[in-house]
Amino acid sequence: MKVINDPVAIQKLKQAERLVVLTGAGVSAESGIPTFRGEEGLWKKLSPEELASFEAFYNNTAVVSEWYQHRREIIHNTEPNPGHHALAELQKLAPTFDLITQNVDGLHQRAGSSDVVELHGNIMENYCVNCNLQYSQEEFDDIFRHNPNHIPHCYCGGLIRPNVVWFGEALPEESIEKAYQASKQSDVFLSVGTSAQVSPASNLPRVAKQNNSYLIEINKTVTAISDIVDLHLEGLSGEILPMFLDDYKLLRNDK
Ligand code: BJW
Ligand code: ZN
Repeated sequence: MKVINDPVAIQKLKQAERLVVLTGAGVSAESGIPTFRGEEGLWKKLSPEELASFEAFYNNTAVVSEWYQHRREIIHNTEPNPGHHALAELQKLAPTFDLITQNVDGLHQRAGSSDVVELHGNIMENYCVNCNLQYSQEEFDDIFRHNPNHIPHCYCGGLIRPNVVWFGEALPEESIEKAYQASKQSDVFLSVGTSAQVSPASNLPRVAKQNNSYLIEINKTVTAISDIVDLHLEGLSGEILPMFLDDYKLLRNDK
């Protein structure tokens, strides 16, 4: 079954030199990782700021650290889904391809994607807020397991936090800079499985559009950017992305 039927979309994809994809929690939903917002979202009971801020971590270190350990366990026991795999294959076919993700789960890399731009960090990495010492997941697990209070401390006495970006914190400079540049230069920009509510990531499709990129959205529902996209493909990314890949292969061979 074809998903790219629109004649303009076909033309744009045939000609596109630079394809940029922005992903959000929705791409990992079919792997069994809960999204943040919405019906099955992680934040139904607690507001985002109650968990995903430095203030929350500082005031409720045990609760927040346990929440991250719980999510790591879920991620550890999941696999990339057909959507992740389709994007990894798309990277090999497109003349220039950039994958920008808001996800911290590392599933794109596990599916074979390379040079992934991680805007919000990686949940498997940890570091000391005092001396910046990095801890691998194994080292962190060890500290966490041997600490009955679930308050992870570094050798220097500082708290150990996940290497993720919380509300009010700056995104890694190199990542956001690369993401803006790629979005500006994109010919086709694909926004997949994100509610597009969190800035600055949510600015990227807008920046792409302002620079005449053709905007495609894949989501199971409408989002904050649906009114500006050129093509909205409604459904599950684990189903639509493999079909998108098949269509892309055909239309690139048929220039
Ligand atoms: C499917 C599907 C399927 C489901 N197939 N689709 C007012 C007050 C205070 C702050 C602000 C404010 N206004 C703006 C701000 C800034 C703030 C912000 O944007 N807040 C908004 C919420 C209002 N942003 C920040 O604070 C950022 N930093 C910043 O601006 O810094 C400025 C600064 C500059 C210089 C110095 C200092 C500071 C930082 C944002 C960090 C976001 N962090 C989180 C947590 C990461 C760690 C963790 O994982 O715990 O990142 S929040 C959370 O949201 C996470 C996600 O990456 C991010 C985006 O969520 P995403 O991916 O879109 O998920 P959902 O759940 O929202 O949507 C899922 C979508 O998938 C839905 O649309 C579904 O329909 C769909 N879906 N299943 C296809 N199978
Ligand atoms: Zn330290």
